[in-house]
Amino acid sequence: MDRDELTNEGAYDRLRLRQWLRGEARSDGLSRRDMLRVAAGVGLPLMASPVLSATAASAAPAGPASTAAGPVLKPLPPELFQVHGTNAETRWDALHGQGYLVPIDRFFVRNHTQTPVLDPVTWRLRLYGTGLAGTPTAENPVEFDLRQLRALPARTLTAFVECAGNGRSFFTSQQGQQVSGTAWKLGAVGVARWRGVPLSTVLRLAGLTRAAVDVMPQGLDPDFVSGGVNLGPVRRPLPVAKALRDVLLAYEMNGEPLPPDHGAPVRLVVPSWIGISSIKWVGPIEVSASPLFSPWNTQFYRLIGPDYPAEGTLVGAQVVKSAFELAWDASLAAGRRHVLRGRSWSANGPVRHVEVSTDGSSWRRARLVGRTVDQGWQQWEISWKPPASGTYALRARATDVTGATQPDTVPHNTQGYLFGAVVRHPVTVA
Ligand SMILES: Nc1nc2c(c(=O)[nH]1)N[C@H]1C(S)=C(S)[C@@H](COP(=O)(O)O)O[C@H]1N2
Ligand SMILES: [Mo]
Repeated sequence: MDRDELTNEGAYDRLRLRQWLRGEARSDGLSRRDMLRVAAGVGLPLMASPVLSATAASAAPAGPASTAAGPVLKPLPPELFQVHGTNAETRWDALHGQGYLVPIDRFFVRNHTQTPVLDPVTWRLRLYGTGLAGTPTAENPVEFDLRQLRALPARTLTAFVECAGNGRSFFTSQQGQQVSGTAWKLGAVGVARWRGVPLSTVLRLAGLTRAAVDVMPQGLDPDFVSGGVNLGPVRRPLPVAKALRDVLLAYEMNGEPLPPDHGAPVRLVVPSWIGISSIKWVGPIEVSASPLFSPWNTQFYRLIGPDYPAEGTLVGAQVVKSAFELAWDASLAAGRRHVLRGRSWSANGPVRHVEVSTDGSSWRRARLVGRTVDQGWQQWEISWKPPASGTYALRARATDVTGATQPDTVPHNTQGYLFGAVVRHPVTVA
């Protein structure tokens, strides 16, 4: 298979499973029995994944209990965030009147456990594995400190980071389906301007060989424990083709040093791929000549359900979505003309047009405003004079550069990933 094809996660996943069955891959952190279950399409039991209607979504952090500070360090005022366990969702009305980028004070946070505080002076990026010349070991890796990284040629990238589970709650509220995981509405996404050094630069300096196939960055946050099982540090492999194409080791966000909650001192930014790929607080990076697996591509982030193959499909790039910059259940004054504002985005590239429905049946084109950025989102607006007081369901539907658009419903998957259907946003006119 052409290496480039492996930037498509579906192709990558199918190849990796075949390689694993032939004994050519290692399933780090998973038993052979569990891998056989994945390969046989039985799937893994969803441990510690409460059903949506249940409360907290997070497992207890491993290691020392967190101190006075919560799992997220920055302030989470209720007018900017809705807190779900260890995670904080951006309120879309908090983006109203903001510019293209999501300011750090309102950027969503998704933490499997808690934000660690790392010393930027003693921190090291550590590369090792069979895909590097001389096969450096984890104990004796190729190291870079922050000053060395900052001295390398930097790149800037404006891109969204979006959780694969963004919109998950609508599987239940719109489609009546049970799913496990954090009950996000549409606020588990944000666009920022990231600056850092291309991962490709660092891989080459570390001695990347032609034999390398996978790169697995690992977080320095506490181990993730799910259903009483310690799954180890948060980590997820990427194919070398994607790692070399456009991945950034970011140390700046919106012109400021990367904040603790978003991965300080250094995180990956993997454009257009689901949020879990963008490992925060990165420390070790394994570069391997044989394919790698972790629970984050075997147990989590697979589409499992009646409309998917038995072994599930690896969650790939994000899908097309749209959101209004309005509070959920917002109140609007009757008898007046309002300007409804929103944003739409897609992993495939720029959004070409957006339609809005206020009456449940007809659609009007919204006016696209501001810039169009490949890996970012598109802002839009449309005016609306509600005909009478009452409750309304506002809907927005975007179409991207490839013609991909938002359907009315999406196939169910047990963990509620990739809710790309049109969302019905309730407002009250009085
Ligand atoms: N080390 C580490 N990296 C991580 C995570 C984590 O819990 N630990 N969460 C991932 C997930 S699921 C998402 S959606 C994004 C969220 O990035 P943010 O918190 O900066 O918005 O980070 C990813 N990187
Ligand atoms: Mo995520």
